[in-house]
Parts: sequence; C-alpha cells; structure tokens
Amino acid sequence: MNAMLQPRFEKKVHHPARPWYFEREVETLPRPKLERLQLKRLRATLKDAFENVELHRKRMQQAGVRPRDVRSLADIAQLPFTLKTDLRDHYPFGMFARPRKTLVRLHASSGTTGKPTVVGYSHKDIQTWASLMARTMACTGARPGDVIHNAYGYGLFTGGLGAHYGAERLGATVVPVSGGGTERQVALLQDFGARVLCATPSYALNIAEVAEREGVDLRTGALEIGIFGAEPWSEALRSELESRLGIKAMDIYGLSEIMGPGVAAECEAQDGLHGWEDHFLFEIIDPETGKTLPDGTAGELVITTLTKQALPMIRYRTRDITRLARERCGCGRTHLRLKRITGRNDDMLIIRGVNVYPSQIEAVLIGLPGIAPHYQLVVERQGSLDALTIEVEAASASDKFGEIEKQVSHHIKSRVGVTATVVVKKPGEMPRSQGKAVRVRDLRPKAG
Ligand code: DLL
Repeated sequence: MNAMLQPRFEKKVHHPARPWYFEREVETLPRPKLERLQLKRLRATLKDAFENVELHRKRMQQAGVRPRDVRSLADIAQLPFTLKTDLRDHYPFGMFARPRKTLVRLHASSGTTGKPTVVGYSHKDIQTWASLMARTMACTGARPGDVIHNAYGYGLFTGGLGAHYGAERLGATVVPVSGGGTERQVALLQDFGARVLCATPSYALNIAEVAEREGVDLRTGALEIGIFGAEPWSEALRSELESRLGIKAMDIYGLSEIMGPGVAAECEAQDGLHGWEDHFLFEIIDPETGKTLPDGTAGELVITTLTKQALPMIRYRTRDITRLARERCGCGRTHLRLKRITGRNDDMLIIRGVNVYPSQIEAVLIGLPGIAPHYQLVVERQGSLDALTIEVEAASASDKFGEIEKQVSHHIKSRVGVTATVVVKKPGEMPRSQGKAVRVRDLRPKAG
C-alpha cells in the first residue's frame, strides 16, 4: 500500500518516567568517589603502560614523568599525547601491552590512506566492553527483553559486534542484520517487532526512505528507540528521523582506538552524552596549543583509558570537537556529559576564510522546502582558495531546480556564512548510505 494512503498516526514513544540503570551504583556514584576511583585506575594504567609498552615508556621518560609522579587527576596534563599516527607507526601489534597470544579479538578501522589502525582486546576487555555497551543501551532507553535490530556493520568495524555483545549482556534479543539489504531490513523490523534500531543515522534515514517507498509505516509499529552514532549528525537530522520513524533518536559515541561504541551515551534528557568516567578520563584541549581547556569550552576531546588491558591509551587525541559539562543531570547519573560532537578536526573545511563543519551545513539543509535530506559537499581548489559545491537532492521531480538552488545558497550564506554553489539533483540521484555516510568529496590536489 502507498504510504500516503495509510492513516497518519503519531505513536506515543514510551520513554520510562524513571530512569533505569544497568549498573546503578557506579552510574550514580557521587563525584568525589568517582574521581578517587579514576585516580586509582589512572595510576595503575600508567604503571602498566610504562612497564609493557615501549612507546609509552619512552614518551614518559622524554617528558621526565614517572607514573608515580601522577598524584592527582590534574597531573595528567604533564603526560605526553598519543596520536593516531603512533598506532599506524607501530602497525600492527606494537602498542599492545599484553602478548598477542593472550588476546581474544582484533578490530581495525579502515584508513583512507595507508595502513588501517589495529586494536586488540583481552578476554576481560571484551567483558568490560559488553557491560559498557549494555549500560549505554540502557541509558538510551533499551531494556532487557527488547528485540534489538542491529544494523551496524559486522566485521572489523567495532559497531556491529560492539552493539551485539552489549545487547546480549543487557538481556535483549539481538537481531544481527549488519548493514545493507535495506528492503529485507524493513521486513524484519516489522516481522520481529524490534523496539530498538541500532544504525548510523544516515543508514537509519535510508531505512526510513525504503520503508516509505514500500508503503510500510514504521511509525505505527513496535519501534520506539534509535541508537545512532559512528558519524557526526545534526539536531535537524534527529528531528527528521524521530518524525519519519516514530522514535526517540538517541546519540551514542565511541571510537575503535579507545574501545568502540559505548564510550558515551545520551540519556532521556537528550542534552549531551554521559561519558563513562569509571573507565575513561576525558579532557578537552586546544588543538593548536595542546593546552587543557576549562569545562564548557569547545575543543579537541582527549581520552585516557582507565581499565583497558590489551591496548591502554594515554591522552589519545581523538580529533573530535566537543565540550564537556559536569553539571548534574536530571537522570541521576553523575558522569559528565560530552555535548554533541560537531565533527572531526580533519573534516573542518576552510572556505574563503570561513571555518565550517559538514554537520553545520546539514543542519541548514534538512527541513528546507523542496529538498530531501541527502547531500554531499564537494571541495575544489580555485586559484589559491577552496571553493565549496553543495550537491543536494530535490524532494520531487520539478522544473524549479534553479529557484531551489538560489534559496539553498541564500540560507547557507545567511546561517553558516559561507558562499557555496548549490547543485540540485533529481530524486534518487544522490548516493544512499549503507553505514558511515561519505559527506565530503575532496577534489583538492594532494599536498606533496
Ligand atoms: O564509529 C564506533 C561506533 C560505532 C560509535 C557505533 C558509535 C556507534 P570508528 O570507526 O573508529 O568507531 O570511528 C570513530 O567516528 O572518532 C568520531 O569522529 C565518529 N563518531 C563516532 N560516534 C559519533 C557520534 C566507531 N555520536 C569516529 N557523533 C569518532 C559524531 C561520531 N561522531
């Protein structure tokens, strides 16, 4: 049946009035106790890294700091940073703190250039990850007994298996669909009555579109919660997904180098992501100077692991831009919150002197009349400057593309401040995401 012919029915999403915690005691630990636990674990991690990872030992020696010199959490600022290039330079296993034979799992994130980044897990690391993902899912509203449809990709990417183990640990019924085969996903979502959908936000949009095309109204079904992450996304895309799928769209954050998904998660307040401080230490630094920035200031997120065995990370520079908030949250969790991650430092474009993240463009595009939420940014070099073209798809076949282009260009200029050429494509012409969406096509000549 055509989706347009079905009755419009706004489902009331059941979000429990009272929060439910997977690990109540530690999630609500008073901050002084939480910080004492962090310091104890930090010192143990530093000792372990010093004794077992040559790179960390050398770096600490060069900086003239010994693990026992770290007597307060603030002392961490004396320690050197770890970079993604360190992992690449020690490819594949050179930064592991445990013998390879004792590890039970490897994952890798695909590098666009050169070698991938390889990460390893001990048996205990996998247990910790499963618990943290269960905690993450519970924080977003998932409950034991739910059917959890897992459309994160299975394989070397941490999304699929991370969510899988978390869902099982929570006591849910996991459907391990992985990405792709979207028509089948729509059928399974209906047939199995999934309450929770795990996917990248861009792939969830693809699912919503295919469902509508097939005449399936997911808004009236069992689906109530989307656990979305693995790529930057905007509040505008959140509203789009919430209304098209009839769900609460929740943001989760993580990265392979630190563990995978399950590092931070939104609660029902949808006002920042609780970073699990009993396992990670979060800092914000100025990406230029490396200096620590106060809470509330936007900068680069730096994470130190506090319990990882196979791959302890000391002051890992994530390149992700966010802000920290330590005020108490209404949900009762005492762990700090990371504000929505705007994007990666490397993804920031400088268009005629104006800094812009793809997610800022997305926030303007979604909801503009006449266009669908499918877009790509093309960056080219014109003389000595970078020029931006926004390719976006028309909501319907019409002959008013020129008019839409003018409108979009005007809104981008007035709200983001950049001048962009806008090209409107016919419906269905822009690529659809199967996992992490490709938002930028960089056609600038490569340096060197
Ligand atoms: O994307 C882990 C993950 C899987 C997170 C599933 C959430 C859900 P990587 O492939 O190593 O790991 O990519 C990590 O993705 O440094 C961010 O730049 C970006 N990222 C992840 N979550 C978010 C988010 C997984 N919620 C990189 N918002 C990170 C914005 C995100 N960016």
